[in-house]
Amino acid sequence: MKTSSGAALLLLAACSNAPTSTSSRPAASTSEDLTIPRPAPVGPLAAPAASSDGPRMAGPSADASIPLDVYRKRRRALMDKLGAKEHGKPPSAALVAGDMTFNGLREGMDVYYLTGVDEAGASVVLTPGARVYTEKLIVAPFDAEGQRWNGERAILPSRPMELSTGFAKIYRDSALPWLLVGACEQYGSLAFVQEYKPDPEPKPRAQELYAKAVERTYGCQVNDLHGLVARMREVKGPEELALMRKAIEYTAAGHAAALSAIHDGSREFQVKDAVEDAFRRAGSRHVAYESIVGSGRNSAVLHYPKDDRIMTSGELVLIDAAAEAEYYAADVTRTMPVSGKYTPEQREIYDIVLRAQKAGIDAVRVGATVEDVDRATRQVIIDAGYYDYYIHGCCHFVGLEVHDPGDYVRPLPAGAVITVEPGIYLPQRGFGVRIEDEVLVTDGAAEVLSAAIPKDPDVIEKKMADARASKSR
Ligand SMILES: [Mn+2]
Repeated sequence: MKTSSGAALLLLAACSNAPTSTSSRPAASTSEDLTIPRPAPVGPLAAPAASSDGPRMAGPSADASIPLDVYRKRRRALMDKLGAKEHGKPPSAALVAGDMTFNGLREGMDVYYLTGVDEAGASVVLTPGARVYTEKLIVAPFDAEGQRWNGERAILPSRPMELSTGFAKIYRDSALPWLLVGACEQYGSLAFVQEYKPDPEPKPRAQELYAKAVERTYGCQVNDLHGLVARMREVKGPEELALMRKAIEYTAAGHAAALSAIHDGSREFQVKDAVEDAFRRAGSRHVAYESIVGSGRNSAVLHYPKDDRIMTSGELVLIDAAAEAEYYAADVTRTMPVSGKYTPEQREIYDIVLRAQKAGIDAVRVGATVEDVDRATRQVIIDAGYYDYYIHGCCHFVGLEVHDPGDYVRPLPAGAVITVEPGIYLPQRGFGVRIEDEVLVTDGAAEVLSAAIPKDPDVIEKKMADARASKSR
C-alpha cells in the first residue's frame, strides 16, 4: 500500500505541472528565468538535529571551480537553440539523459555538462518558453536501503537540493514518461539533441523514451537536432580551460615521476604506480582513464591492458597516462628508453613520429577539420615508409570525457581541444612509439597545452640522466 500511494503522489505531482494547453505553442524565450530557486522559510522544528549532517546535496560543491551560473547559461544557450530559426523547426522540448560512468574511461557527461550534477541516472528536461518551469532536473529513484550502501540522498521535495542544483523543479525518474507526453501535447514535438550511437552500443535513453512518448500521442514529431550538445561541448569556456590546464599540471607531475621510476628491472605496474601516485600528490582525485604502461613489445599494443612485465635495458616503455581535474580529463603519451638512451633504430622511428606530430599540430587551426590534421600526420609517416604501422586516427576531442564528443568532419572552432597523437608500431622489432599532446584551437597558431611535458628525445635523455644521478647521490 505504501509504495502504491507513494507512486500515486508522484504522478499527481507530475500531473499538476504537466502542460494543459494545446492551443498556444510557446516560442523560444531568452527572458530572465523567474524560477531560480530562492531560500524558503524554515519552520522552527524543521531543522535537523545538531548531530546530523544530513544527506550530501547534488550539484557543484561550494568549492567547485564552475559555479551554478555557468551551468544555467549552458542550459539557456541550449534552449535558445531548440527554437532557433537556423534549424527551420518549431520550438520543441528536449530531454537530455546521461549516465555518467567510469569504465576505464569516463563517459555519459552531457547531463553533468548542463547541471554539474554528478549522479548517474540524472536527466534534464528543457521546455523553452514554458510559463513557469523552463527546466526540470530528474534524478534517479529513491532507494532507502540502497543509500545505506551508497550514501544518503535527499528526499524530494528538498529546498536545499533546489538551491544546490539551481533547479526549482526536481522530479524522480518515474516522472519522465509524464513529462514527455506532456511536452508532446504542448509543443507537438520533441528535439533529439544528443548523439547517435551505432550498434552494438546501447541506444541513447532519450531515443527510447521519445519512441514511447510518440507512441502515446498523435502527431508528435521528433525534431532531429542531434549533436547540438556535443557541438556546445566542443568549445571550451574559460573555466573549463582552467580545469584542463590543471589536469595537465597533475599529469606533468606523473610523467616527471616516470622519468625516475623507469630503470632496468622495473615492473610496469611499479612505473604505473609511481605515475598515478604523483597525480594524486599533485592534487588530482582520479585518473582520466586506465593508465597504459607498456614496455618492450607491449609498447606496440595500443591499449595494452596488463602491467606485470619486467622491463630491461634497450627497450622502450610507452606511457599513456593522465589525470583528471573536477572531471576534466587530460590525455598525454610519452615513449621513453628504459636504459635512459634511445637506440639508433628507436631514435629513427621516434624522430619520424615527432615530425608527424609537428606536422599535425601545424595543421590545427580554426576552419581546419580533424581529417586535415590526420592527413598531415599521416603524410609524414607514409613518406617515411611506415604506412601500415600507423593503425589509428591522429586525434580526438578531449574534455569532460577523454574521448569527448565533437564533430570530426566540420571545421574546428576556436576553443576546441584535440589530441594529436601519431604512432608507429613495430611488434616485429619489439617496440612502438606514440607521442600525444593536447592542442587548443585558437584564432592564431594552435597552443600545445601539454608542452611542458618533455618530448624532445635529447631532453628526455638528459632528464633521465639527471634523475639517475640525483638518485645515486
Ligand atoms: Mn588519446
